[in-house]
Amino acid sequence: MNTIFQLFLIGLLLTLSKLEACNYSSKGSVQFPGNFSFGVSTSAYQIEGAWNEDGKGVSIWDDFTHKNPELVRDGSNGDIAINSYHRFDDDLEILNDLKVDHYRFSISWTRIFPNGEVKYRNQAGIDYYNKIIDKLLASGIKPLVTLFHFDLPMEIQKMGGFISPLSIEYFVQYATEIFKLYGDRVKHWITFNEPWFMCKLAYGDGIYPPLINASGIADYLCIDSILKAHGATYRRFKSHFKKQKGQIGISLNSPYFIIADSSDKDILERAMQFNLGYLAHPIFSKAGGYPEVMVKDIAKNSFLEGRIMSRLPSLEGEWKDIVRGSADFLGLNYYSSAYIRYASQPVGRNPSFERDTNYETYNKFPSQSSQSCDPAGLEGLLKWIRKEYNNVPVIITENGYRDMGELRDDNRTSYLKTHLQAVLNALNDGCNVVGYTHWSLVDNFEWLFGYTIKYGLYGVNMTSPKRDRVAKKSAKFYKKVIRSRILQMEDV
Ligand code: IFM
Repeated sequence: MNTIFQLFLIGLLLTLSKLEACNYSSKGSVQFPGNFSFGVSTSAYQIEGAWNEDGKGVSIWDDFTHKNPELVRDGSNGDIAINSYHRFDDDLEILNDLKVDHYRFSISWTRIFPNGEVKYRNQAGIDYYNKIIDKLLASGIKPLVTLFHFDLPMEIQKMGGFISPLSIEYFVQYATEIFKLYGDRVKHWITFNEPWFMCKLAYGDGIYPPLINASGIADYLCIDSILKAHGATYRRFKSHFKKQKGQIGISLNSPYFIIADSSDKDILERAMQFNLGYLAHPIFSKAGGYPEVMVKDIAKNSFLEGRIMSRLPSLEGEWKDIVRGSADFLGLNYYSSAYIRYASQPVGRNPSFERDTNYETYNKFPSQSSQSCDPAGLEGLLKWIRKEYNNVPVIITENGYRDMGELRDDNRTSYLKTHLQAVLNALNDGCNVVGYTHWSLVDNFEWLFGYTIKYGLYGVNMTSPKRDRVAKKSAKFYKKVIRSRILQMEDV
């Protein structure tokens, strides 16, 4: 199915969508621990705008949206977005209104290093993030800073992007300079946002820049570079910036899985290893390296295709040790669950990630909803992480609900409530969840969907130059929870 048609179908489903009944019951205490951190999340390209102002360089998303507006549903881009570059004080106002404990935002690499290399720095970009960090701290809000959220410098892309090993050293140098600039005040860092999702769409399915359509090959190379860049950055931070006493994690996205046929029990483990485990096993497991099932099956498939080596790069020896244990916390991005079953016939193209998984995903209620509300999936995922990775501290770095932008957003409010309930249930069951970050603070540029779908707790008037922010019902609900630290059923 071609990409435009896929997007059209997704769009159609979204338009017709109604949230499935989203009920979830409490198991134990309704009170969050005193030190639990509540926050909200955004990313640079999605909110900042000012794409070419004050010396900023060009990122792959600037380039892609300008050259291929037809690939974005409404032909839009992040040139102005919600203008956070000029209107950060408005963002601060709503952050203060919510009284969040932390704010997760990302740094635009090209705002500080216009061509990606650290040799040339752009002072205006440096000042912009200094201002954000200082104002957040003055308001008692902790910055949780993502170093990379999809917007690779175009000049680094020209060198091959993430399928080139050069990207590893460029990223480590970039991160090092950022630690020097802001590490005296920022104590929580995320190296990469959703590497698996990004590599799959950008290098596997070819629908995100740089539009490389080589699933089962280029997406695997991309992940390999990112894991190494992450591991090397962590080691650099711990050896050179120890005095800053900061913590570093990575934000990994994963659905949880609902199994169609109870005779397919082992499929859950397989799907978890091919999704969350793909990056989490190398970093958080005792053994390190890629999950065994991936190593074995991708090698087998590669040999059957007549190749002399596996399409999955080897993560052994020194690199395995650099990557293993390279995080102080796991950032988890969870949106919904997927239904899976073993495939009766080979799945997907040959080769492809789908073919390697050997299971198929499907939507049980295709006519009802394209984003299911499955808080049980979040609870299941948190418990799986506890068992699999020795109860590593988890910060939920994204969780959110998309709609068409209603201010009376009952579905989002109910989604938020039931997912907070899932977090509480997991906490009551001994899971080490230390924070929750809602995606998103505010409606913004949603990649291939442009501004046609919304995730914000606050809406934005896109026709006013000021881009006024307006609280939705969900923002008022979240504010209450943050203030009381108690989840009340009747508040929804
Ligand atoms: O908007 C995105 C974000 O950039 C990455 N995680 C998923 C969000 C919603 O699609």
